[in-house]
Amino acid sequence: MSQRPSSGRIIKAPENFLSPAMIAEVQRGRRDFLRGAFASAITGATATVASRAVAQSTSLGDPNILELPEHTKGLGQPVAATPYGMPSKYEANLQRRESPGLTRVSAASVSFCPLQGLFGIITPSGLHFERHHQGWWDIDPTKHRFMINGLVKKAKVYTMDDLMRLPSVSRMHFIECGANTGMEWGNVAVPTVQYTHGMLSCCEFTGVPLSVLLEDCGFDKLKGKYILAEGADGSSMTRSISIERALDDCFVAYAMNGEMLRPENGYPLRLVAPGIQGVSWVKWLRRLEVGDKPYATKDETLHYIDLMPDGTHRQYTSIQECKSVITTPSGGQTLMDRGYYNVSGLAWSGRGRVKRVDVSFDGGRNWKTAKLESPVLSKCLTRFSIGFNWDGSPAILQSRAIDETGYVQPQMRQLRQVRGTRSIYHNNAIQSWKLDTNGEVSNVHVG
Ligand SMILES: Nc1nc2c(c(=O)[nH]1)N[C@H]1C(S)=C(S)[C@@H](COP(=O)(O)O)O[C@H]1N2
Ligand SMILES: [Mo]
Repeated sequence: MSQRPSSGRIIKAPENFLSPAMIAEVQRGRRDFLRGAFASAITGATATVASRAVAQSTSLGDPNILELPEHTKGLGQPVAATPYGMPSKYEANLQRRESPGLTRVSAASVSFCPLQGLFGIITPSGLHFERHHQGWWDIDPTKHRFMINGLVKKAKVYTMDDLMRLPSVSRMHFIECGANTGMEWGNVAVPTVQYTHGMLSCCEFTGVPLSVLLEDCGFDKLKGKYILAEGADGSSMTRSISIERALDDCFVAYAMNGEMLRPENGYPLRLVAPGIQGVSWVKWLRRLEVGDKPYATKDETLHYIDLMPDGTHRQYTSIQECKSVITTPSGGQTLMDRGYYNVSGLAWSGRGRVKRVDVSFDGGRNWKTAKLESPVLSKCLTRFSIGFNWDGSPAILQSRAIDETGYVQPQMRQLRQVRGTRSIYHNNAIQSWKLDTNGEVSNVHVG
């Protein structure tokens, strides 16, 4: 196992210390062994917590103050060493990771974003979560073509150069897979926020509004009710979006965080569908068809549907409802001593802006209003924070977000009353982290 960096008073989450061999080992286990797999992963990783003597010296006799280190005297690295900058080697454990509890099916895979290690609201491009139904490709942009057909006056094919001449917008939005937090529907308490909420990211995207493109092709304003978006990978990813939403704020993006998209995230072109579940953000986008009804494709009829308690299916659920989670401290982390902590987390709503976030330290009996950090943008992550003086007693930390429509994030119990327990998708329940007297933070279901 790699060295545990001793920085700050919160010991980092254990997944940052799992060796690839350990991850491979738990991945070999069956899904039924989920709890066991996670338990052993955690036990292994927290074994060193006992040696809390890592507490840093902050006295005036600290050799880190008294002895001049090499970097104050020698010559540093030349610019030529980093034509494309990379994170510090001391941050190498902050990675997107596959869940030890999910079985990987060939190239159809998920990597989770390490929310516990991020600040502010923007996800660094290299840590954006990934969900590929049939693996990812690095597509030659000079050969990529994008077509619009169906109920249009003139079907058109665009090259990337054609698209990049058109008027563009740059907007910050979150993307959340509909299956995010899906494991929690059952009685499985996934150990860390990377795996409970890590199919979530937020970036600035740049591209051409669908309103511009659909106008360019002369779409049928009377009969055109839906568009079908299609990807260029082998997964035949096709999703229907209503024309109102398409014209409202959807766009085809070629850039993310100021540079061209990363291959894993759909280079050279993807759909950005703000507020709508991740599956509709079709990557390697090659076609939009204008039609008069939703298309009922395989990813709208077999997948991305939820079994309700009465045996019917919830279908075409597109909006990601208001949700929040505390990321610091969160499951798997350990508070090293009593005293002040800045508790912080993320809130978002597919229906607009986050209006308020309340935080509870006693499992939902009492709530305090957290501070929202600017900017607070529509269909974008919002960072919240609140001070907490830990006196050493056990606590249950929760956050509850409210969006500008007045919608209040539900307790797990309230959500289960309506949706039952057989769903996979669209779990936006309040997350509870239990803080033990020994400082350890873990995922608990408190109803
Ligand atoms: N063409 C194509 N588009 C796709 C997918 C895919 O497998 N192929 N996966 C979808 C799913 S399920 C999600 S959650 C998002 C994930 O986007 P990301 O990998 O950039 O995070 O892309 C969506 N778009
Ligand atoms: Mo997804």
